[in-house]
Formats: sequence, C-alpha cells, structure tokens
Amino acid sequence: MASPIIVVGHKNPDNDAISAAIGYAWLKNEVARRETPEGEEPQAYVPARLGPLPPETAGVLNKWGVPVPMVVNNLFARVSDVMTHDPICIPADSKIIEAGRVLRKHNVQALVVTNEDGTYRGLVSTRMIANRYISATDVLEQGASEMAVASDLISSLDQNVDTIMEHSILTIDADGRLDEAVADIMQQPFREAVVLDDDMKPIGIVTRSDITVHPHRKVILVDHNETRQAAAGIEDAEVVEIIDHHRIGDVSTITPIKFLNMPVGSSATIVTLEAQRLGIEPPREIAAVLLSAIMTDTVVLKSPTATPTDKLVVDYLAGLIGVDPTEFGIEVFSFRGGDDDMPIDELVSADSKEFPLGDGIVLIAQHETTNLDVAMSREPEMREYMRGLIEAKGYECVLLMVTDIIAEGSQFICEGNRRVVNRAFGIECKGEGGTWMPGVLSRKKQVAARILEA
Ligand SMILES: [Mn+2]
Repeated sequence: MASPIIVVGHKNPDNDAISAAIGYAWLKNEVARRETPEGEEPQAYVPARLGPLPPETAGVLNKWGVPVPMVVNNLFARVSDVMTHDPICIPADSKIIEAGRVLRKHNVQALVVTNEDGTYRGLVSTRMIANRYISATDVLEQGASEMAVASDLISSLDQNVDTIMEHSILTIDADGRLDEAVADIMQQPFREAVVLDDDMKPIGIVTRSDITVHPHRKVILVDHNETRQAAAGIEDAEVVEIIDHHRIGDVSTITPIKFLNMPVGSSATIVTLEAQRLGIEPPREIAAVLLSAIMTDTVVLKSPTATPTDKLVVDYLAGLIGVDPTEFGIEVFSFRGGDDDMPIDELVSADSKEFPLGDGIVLIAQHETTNLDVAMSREPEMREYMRGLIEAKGYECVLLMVTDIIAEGSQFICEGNRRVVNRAFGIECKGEGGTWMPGVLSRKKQVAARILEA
C-alpha cells in the first residue's frame, strides 16, 4: 500500500494553516475514494501540523468533533518508508530444522526470534545457519571421521535456534530518520536491522538491500510555499501540490505539480473553491473548520485581504452549516480567551512569521484582540519577551502588531532595529507606547510587503 500523503501548513501554525490542511486532506480523500476502482485501496491523505493548536482551532475542532491533526517533526524519509512490515517471527525454543522450513516457506533470508511474550530476542539468518554447517568442516580437519561430522550435523537440526541466533543486531525505531538508520546499519557487521515498537515487539525488518533506494515522503503544502516556513527536511521530501494565498516563495519541484495560488483572504477559501469546482459538498463539520479559518485569516472579513470571493465562500459555508457568519466568526475569536491571562510567549509569538530582509531576518508577529487596552497593559512584558527573541534568534528586528479587530487598526510595537519599520511606514516609532496604525489589519498585505519593499 502506498504511504499516506501528508497535507501540512506552515511552522507556528495559525488557524488557517491547520484548518486548510484538514479541509484539503478531507477533499483529497473524498476524490480518491470516488476515483479508486472498487477492491483497490485509495491513496490516503493525512492532515498534519508543525506545532501546537491555536486556541481557536482547538475550540472549533472540539466543538465540531473533528480529530486533531498529528504533529510531524520533519519530512525526512523514515525507517518505516523502506522497512518490510510484519517480519516472520519464530519462538526461541524452535529447532534449527524448523527455522529452515520457515525460511524456505516464506522465501526470506532472516527470521526474528521472539521471547514467549512476543518481545524481540534476536535474529537468525540463512547465513548463521550456513556458518553452523561450515564450522563442521573444522572438526573434519581436526581428524574427526566424516561419519562423526555427519551425525553432528544431523543432531544440530534438533538444536534450538537460540544457540545460533545473533543477539547484537541493531534495533531501530519506525519513525526514526532513514539516513541515520542507514549509517548505523552500514557500521554493524550484519545485513539486517530489526524495527521494534514501544513494547519491544518486532514490527519490521530492514536489510542492506532495502536501503539502496532512498524514498521521498510525499507532501502537500497548504498556506505556505517558502522553505523557511516549511517543516525540517522539506528539501528531502517530494512536494506534490501547493494550495496557498501568499507570495510565491522558493519551494521548487522536479516535475510539474498542481500549484493553486490565489490572492484571496485564506487558504481555506481556495480549498472550498476546489471542492465546489469538483462538485463535492463538505459535511457540516468540515464546513465549520473551513469557515473558521476564513474568519480568522480575514478578521471576520474586515481585513483588506478579504476579497469578494471570500465573502461568497463565507456565505456558502455559513449556509451549509446554518449559522450567521459574523456570529460564527466572533465565537471563533472568543475561543482565544482573555488577553490578561494568556502566557506572554503565546500572546507575542503564537502567530509570528520570519521574513528575510537583506542579510538579516525580521520577525513580524500579530496578536488580534477585541480589547486593545487589556492587551497593551502588558506592553513592558511583551517588549521584554521580544528582546529575548532577538537575543536568542539574532533577528534584525521584531515587530508585533496588536490588532484591534473592532477599532480596525493595529498598535505597532517594535524592538531591535526600529529604523526598518520606521522607514517602511514613514513613522517615528520610538519605543514605549508604540504607534497606532489605523486601518492596518493585514500583516501580509499592509506590513510584510511594505517592509520587504522598503
Ligand atoms: Mn492563511
């Protein structure tokens, strides 16, 4: 069966990064199910995330009973991508003759030897059995009769595999990186490594011939197309599709792929348009997940990134769910909880993105609020945390936009090299108090673009 294809958003995932992944994985699975001939296994698509759930995503998934996508730490090829699943096992008290029969029956070179409780004990291979027989010729050279050797060989058939098996075979983890496992396998004198689960039970076997191929994990990127924002190991993966609404970045591919990039308010909008194009209607819970992402990315359609297309898609999804779109959007924002007790790291960097600028990197963070005064009462704490980020990561500057979605503007708070921001906006952001920027709601359209151009 083909490995599942991962559908994943960017690092520091926001609601759209996770929700668009859920929605697009649902759509791809739906298409695969419809197009795969009966009796065949459809290609599976699995939504994933590169970090913790934003609270509004947790709230929406919980309310609508949608499973939380798994976390992927990297996209490097893993041991499980090459291993032979369900290795043939025999108990430690089996006779060598029995091992020989099993090897022949399954046409394999090695068997995993297990303890009574099914846990891993060792490995017996055709080579180990052959060595047992070759060693008999030593006895012959020492003057034993051919008859004695023959009877020794015959009695060996009745010997336990335990006596000839190897205990010191490399054991590895299915989720481990393949390149690291390959290095370890090549360093040991044996051809095989046994893959164990957390209970020490054998679930796979990898041989030197399995690692002559290097598979690439297949991945669909949503809500990003820059390697800087992608999972570690993206360069080792095969990007098979991209669904995005950001500027075109630096992800490159060897073959042509489906690359849907539209200047609309959210990736979830594009996912919904794709579903409509294919004539597939999302069930209510998927519609809710998609609608929540459009609402957060466009700040309940108030952001200048919101387009007439987003409005149409919002009305369509709200109709499917049977809700008022604005009320729905405000409920999604309410899942974020209060600004007064939110941990400072979450408040500042839950939604932050790095942008290259000259030789440096600027971090632009955004915190949306319905109560600017409460958020701004934590300014000293925010600034201290931002200075810590600069020290730890060496940013040129960190800009935090505290966006008031009701007053429709952002308070700019900047640490590091303020000139970058001041020059881009023609302002005098002097530090304490920050600068109120009326009408600035969109990091992408109104802030990042201007800083990168300046
Ligand atoms: Mn987005």
